[in-house]
Amino acid sequence: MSNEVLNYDKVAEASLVKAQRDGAETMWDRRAAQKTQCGFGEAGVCCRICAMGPCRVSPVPGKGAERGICGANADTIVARNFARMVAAGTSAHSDHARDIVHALHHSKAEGPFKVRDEAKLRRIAAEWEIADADTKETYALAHELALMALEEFGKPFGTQRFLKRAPQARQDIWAREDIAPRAIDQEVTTLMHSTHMGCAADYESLFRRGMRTGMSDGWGGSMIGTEFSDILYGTPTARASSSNLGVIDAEMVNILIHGHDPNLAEMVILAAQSPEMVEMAKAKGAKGINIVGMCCTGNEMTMRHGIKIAGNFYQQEMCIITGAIEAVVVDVQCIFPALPELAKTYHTRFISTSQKAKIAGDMYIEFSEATGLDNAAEIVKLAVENFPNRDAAKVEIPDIKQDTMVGYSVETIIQHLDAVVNSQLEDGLGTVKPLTDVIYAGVIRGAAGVVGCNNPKQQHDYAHITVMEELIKRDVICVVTGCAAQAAAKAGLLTLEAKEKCGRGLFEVCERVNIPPVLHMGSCVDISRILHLVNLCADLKEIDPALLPVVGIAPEWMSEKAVAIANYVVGSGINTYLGVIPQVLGSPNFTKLMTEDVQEFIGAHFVFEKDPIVMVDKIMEDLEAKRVALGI
Ligand code: SF4
Ligand code: MSK
Repeated sequence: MSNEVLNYDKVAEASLVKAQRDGAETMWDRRAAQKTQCGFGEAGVCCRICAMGPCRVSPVPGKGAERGICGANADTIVARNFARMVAAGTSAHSDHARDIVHALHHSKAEGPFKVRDEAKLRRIAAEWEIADADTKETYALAHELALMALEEFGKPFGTQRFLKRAPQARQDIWAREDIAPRAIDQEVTTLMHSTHMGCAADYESLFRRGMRTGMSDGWGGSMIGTEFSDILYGTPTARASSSNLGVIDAEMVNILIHGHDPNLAEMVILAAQSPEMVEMAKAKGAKGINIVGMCCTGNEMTMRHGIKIAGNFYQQEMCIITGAIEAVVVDVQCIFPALPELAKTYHTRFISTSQKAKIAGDMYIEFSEATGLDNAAEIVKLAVENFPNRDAAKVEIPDIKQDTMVGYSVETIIQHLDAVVNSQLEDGLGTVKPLTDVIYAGVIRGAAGVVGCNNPKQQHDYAHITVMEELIKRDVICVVTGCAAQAAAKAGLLTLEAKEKCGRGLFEVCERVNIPPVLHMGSCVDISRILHLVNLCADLKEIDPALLPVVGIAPEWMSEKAVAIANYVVGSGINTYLGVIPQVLGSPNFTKLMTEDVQEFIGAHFVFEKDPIVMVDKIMEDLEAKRVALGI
């Protein structure tokens, strides 16, 4: 167990001391057991794409084997490995989106899947040029739109419909560089084909195909995931919540929902609200049922219902170690396979629910759109019945939680901006004009999207919080999603009071608009909300988003989805700062392509910087240079 890694978060430290006492293994034990990680893998120069391999080429030119058995060199191997990460990440976000669209296709007036934001349904139907979008019967329209969305995954011709949300200047670059994404499944499949043994061996071509695939995530799968979740479950609005392990309640039946897809979470919330379930919980000696969230399911639930956030990625084991969780219910992505075994140390039941993420070790209750509410009821009942099995001697919930504000969708941000417009009787009502005005006036110097995971290569949450605190101090407004958002919640940065940590300009803006300086915009797929916001600003100014003083940052990323995200953010013209170095350094050519050359044809690039303070210095230089170029 490394104190160096843990000293930022006393909650974590206490949990891990308890884990040792209980004989429970955690990620930190397994990280230590890995000892030094493989240098070839770290440099991206290990290839096991065919059975002649695995082949390892030297990450240092001139030393050791320079080619694999087939002749692939470091450039090809690094580019193929990187591209496959993009394909996997894109498939994950997009397959999640497909499930949401299927749920919309199952929707009906009597529920449980039903249209909760009819205005958005009609708006997107009109955007996608469905005839009579404003008058058609709600569910006829919902089903028609769902079918159209499903075609975005496999249509034989054309590019993603949402690309038209970008200003023309950016669309022209995508067309010129051939990175406008076609059907999502086609992009993923084609990239897997290109990276098959004996296919693409040109690293720049692989990079470009990877970027197009990533673009099918951001402007396809993720954007569909976000917008269609809003239609089904409601567009998030600003609301209060609470975060960190202290939200687990010793007197309640605690159900932890972990993963990404709101379909499962929404049904569990519905099932747990039923009076029979609550009565059953009371009959078992509990005060009620407490649902808490983790990772992006946590974000989805908190921004639509105010459900409390138990923690982010690195805390998934700590929740179980409290000894007070009756059931961990998971859907897809970011779930440690270690959880069922860990749960056995306590009374906790671990329930996986998706064919796509079946995890052996405890229970499997398959969730489907056809039987969603019944599946959820079975899960909640199981958790309630497990309450009497709790071992009081093993319960220890860290007494730390933090109030937080969540739910700043684009629509909610615009509503807040409208309040300022009204008071000044200016034009720009219902738009992002007040935001662009304060950026152009220099009251705030720019904006940063801070996203992504935790990674033991970084001191957990430290990089997230350092980057955000330093940026707001320097008058840069932050919008956050994923586990970065939950780090911000725990650190108190998602509160109105956090304006005290800001520079003078951002302080004024927060006070007048009545917002925190760090805005919770949702889950990982909701980075599409950030994209949309940036593109609305660029559109208003009639410029390419690459010219705006805006950056993307993933200080502690770990997942393949983050690689897909970074690709579409750069592809969208936004410089992207990575605090964990991707496994590409074994190819100096590929590294240069990512960090320098791509700028010439896309207008944005990647920056690798492990030190969060140095990263912020670089970001400020970047933002100020953009301001100078704009003449603002
Ligand atoms: Fe080795 Fe080439 Fe096969 Fe990769 S594709 S494992 S480099 S022979
Ligand atoms: S949950 S992808 S650990 S942000 Fe979206 Fe957190 Fe990263 Fe998973």
